[in-house]
Amino acid sequence: MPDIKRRTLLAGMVAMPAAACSELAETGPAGDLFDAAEDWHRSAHRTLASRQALAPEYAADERSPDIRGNGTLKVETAEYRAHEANGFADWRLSVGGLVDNPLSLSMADLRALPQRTQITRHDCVEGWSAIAEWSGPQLSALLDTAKVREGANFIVFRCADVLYGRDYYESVDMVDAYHPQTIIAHELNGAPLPEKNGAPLRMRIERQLGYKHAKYLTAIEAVASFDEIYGGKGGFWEDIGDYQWYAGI
Ligand SMILES: Nc1nc2c(c(=O)[nH]1)N[C@H]1C(S)=C(S)[C@@H](COP(=O)(O)O)O[C@H]1N2
Ligand SMILES: [Mo]
Repeated sequence: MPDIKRRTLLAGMVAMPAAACSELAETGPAGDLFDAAEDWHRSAHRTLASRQALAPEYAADERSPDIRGNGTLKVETAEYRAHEANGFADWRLSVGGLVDNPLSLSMADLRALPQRTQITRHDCVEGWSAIAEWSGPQLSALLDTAKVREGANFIVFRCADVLYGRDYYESVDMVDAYHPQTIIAHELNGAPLPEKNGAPLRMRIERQLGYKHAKYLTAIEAVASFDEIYGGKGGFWEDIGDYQWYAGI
């Protein structure tokens, strides 16, 4: 993990060498300031720890009979149809942006990585939920191999579909990107993803609402900010103005 914890904790905090702190702490008013910084540090740490907590996982018999699809259910491009006809054997996932070692991974490459299988509940902001089993490599493994650079603050997910005339895309911060339950799923309930659920690859980001879980995944990009990306708000729904960027659950 490239020093995320440090970056997150220090964001917005004026760095002060520890020695200077303890010297200052001996004098009256600065002691209060030191205590305040300690409190801030502790509460920031609590917040980070709660964001890193696992989402609940369920037993096999708690799975929903059907996982409905939402948003795009069928990708209407000739390119996607050709991939589908070919069993997605030539689908590739690129990992780029602010990385030292850009990757282009085949489905076989992704299947060869250590896999995580998790039975989790999907919560759509529109008011429905479904429990299903998802499998795939952790995003953290890809990011570690790609070597994310120090200046990267977010991970952007690009997709193959167009919804309401716009390319679907989404993004998360580094806490969710490196969360152990953030995986690139290629299987749903033990079978390759159906098209309505994002074939051949989709994100599972279990501490976030459904719209963050980008389907039909083509590219992962480390970025410093969203300024240059579509509407600049970090996601399809965010650009439209419907939903908030942070969708933590
Ligand atoms: N590429 C893409 N990803 C997407 C969407 C979409 O339309 N296109 N819809 C989102 C929404 S709102 C939800 S609730 C989930 C739905 O996942 P499902 O279709 O597998 O149920 O995917 C999310 N990811
Ligand atoms: Mo959704």
